[in-house]
Amino acid sequence: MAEQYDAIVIGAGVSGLYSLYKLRELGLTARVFEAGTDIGGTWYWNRYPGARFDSESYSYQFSFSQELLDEWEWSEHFSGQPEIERYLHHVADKFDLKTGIELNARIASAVYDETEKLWELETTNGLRARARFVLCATGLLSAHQFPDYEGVDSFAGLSLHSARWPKQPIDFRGKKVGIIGSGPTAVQIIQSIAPEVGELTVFQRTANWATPLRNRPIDAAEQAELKEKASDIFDLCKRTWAGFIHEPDTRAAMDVPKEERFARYQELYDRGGFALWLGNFSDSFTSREAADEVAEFLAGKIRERVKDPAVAEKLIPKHTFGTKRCPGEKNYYEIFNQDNVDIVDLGETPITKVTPDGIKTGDDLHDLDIIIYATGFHSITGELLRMDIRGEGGRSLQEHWSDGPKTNLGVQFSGFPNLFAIMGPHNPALFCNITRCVESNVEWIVACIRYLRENGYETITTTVKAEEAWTQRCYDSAQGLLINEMQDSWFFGSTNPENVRGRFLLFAGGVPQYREIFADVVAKGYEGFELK
Ligand code: NA7
Repeated sequence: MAEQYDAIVIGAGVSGLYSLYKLRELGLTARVFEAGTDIGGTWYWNRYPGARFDSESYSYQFSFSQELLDEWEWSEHFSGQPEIERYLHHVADKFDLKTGIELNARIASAVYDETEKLWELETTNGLRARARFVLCATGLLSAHQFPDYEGVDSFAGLSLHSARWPKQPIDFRGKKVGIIGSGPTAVQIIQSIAPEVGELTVFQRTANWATPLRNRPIDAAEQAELKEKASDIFDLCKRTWAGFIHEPDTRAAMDVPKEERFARYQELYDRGGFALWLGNFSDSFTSREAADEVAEFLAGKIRERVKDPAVAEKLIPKHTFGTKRCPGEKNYYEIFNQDNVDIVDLGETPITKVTPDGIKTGDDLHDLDIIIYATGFHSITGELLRMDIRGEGGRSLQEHWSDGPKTNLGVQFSGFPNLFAIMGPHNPALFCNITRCVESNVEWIVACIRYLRENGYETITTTVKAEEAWTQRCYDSAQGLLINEMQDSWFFGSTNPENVRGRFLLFAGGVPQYREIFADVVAKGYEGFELK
């Protein structure tokens, strides 16, 4: 017998927890189904060594409760995974959220019953539940992906994926470790395990522009100041393009004398976080000349920090600065000066197979005890398409998106009434300081549900026309931006299946504009949506 709720939330990460809080606040019965054995989402699964924020801790935290803000103290400017997990448990306990969460409950299917106007969901272990509304809080980087190299399963040592890291500590001492990937995750892992390992081989397909994170403990004086300024920090995040604390200089780079430009790059390099990426000159994302100059500045730093010039050249990316999310690093480049650390450029010598003993590149066999796959995700659409979601007429989301994802405002898909995505495709989420985007999206969705209930409507569905227009608007939003020329990233689903790959998966008009559009749609009586 299926339990019935007003709303079901899929996922108990940052967006699932906030959704449950807001739905209950509205007086709805709600249940969260979470695949993991515990809450936390991204911060539950990605428990690899070195996992930490790339947003300043105090800009990432929830803003909805003053009491929570007053009582919680972050120990570092960019806190690590264990502390983040503790925070999310603190939030869940404080607001009694755990009572509404079913753990070990991966949703396999969600099917819309048109007669009853209800969704019926089933987990892989046979639990069933029905609800009028479904909120997919499944995250944007959840469906981890393994490379399909021949022999991946044949390796006799320990294979680990960064996004399915075990809870028990791994002993790296004296071990020969290979890591595939060089994205933000790999950078964090490499820095963390390099002091312990016997030997480390980094299998790099594409070097990434990395900037210093400059993490440090938050001292008592800073703690007091941060608490006092909490609302100013959130206000600032509301104004900036990506919801971070970094504000760009309003001038175009080349309007500023060269010496002053380089002084600014240095100042941002010293400031840390995403300062150099998001807080640079106003044309950082549109002017190749400006982006290339930052690249030149960073390449100079890499050449200074890496002793072997040949290794330094391998670590210097070839793509335009700023077109991918930058890993935040501490001593990443110095690690390549260690005698026991090697880098294999997969562009020169691709991986031919994984064997029981290690990884083969060309004719070389790299003998390994442990292989770490830090190879990323089927981004944005991956987790949604992993479920069998069927809307009106039994049409599946797979069919609906067979020619790429289509959404209205990133939150709804035509033919799927009352189903909402929180961090689905076509949100500004990819550039966003996630909690900032999560809060505004959840608030919009829950306010919409309130509107329906207060006005006697049972369902809301986007129109096909509005969905087409928004999807096109998302593609258009990337025009003129340098990111549009660098499609080899998760912004474009580069490791997703073919029907998704190569399409821009976000809205690049910025978070403030997105919020205005949201408000405008409401002001016009949910324009582009059909309410019945
Ligand atoms: P990313 O940024 O998608 O990075 C994945 C890395 O794995 C990247 O270096 C990829 O190289 C590499 N990769 C993927 N597949 C392969 C294969 N088959 N062979 C070799 N290398 C491969 O994921 P992360 O987990 O690092 O970071 C995700 C986000 O989390 C990040 O943006 C932060 O916001 C936090 P490629 O570049 O595709 O050549």
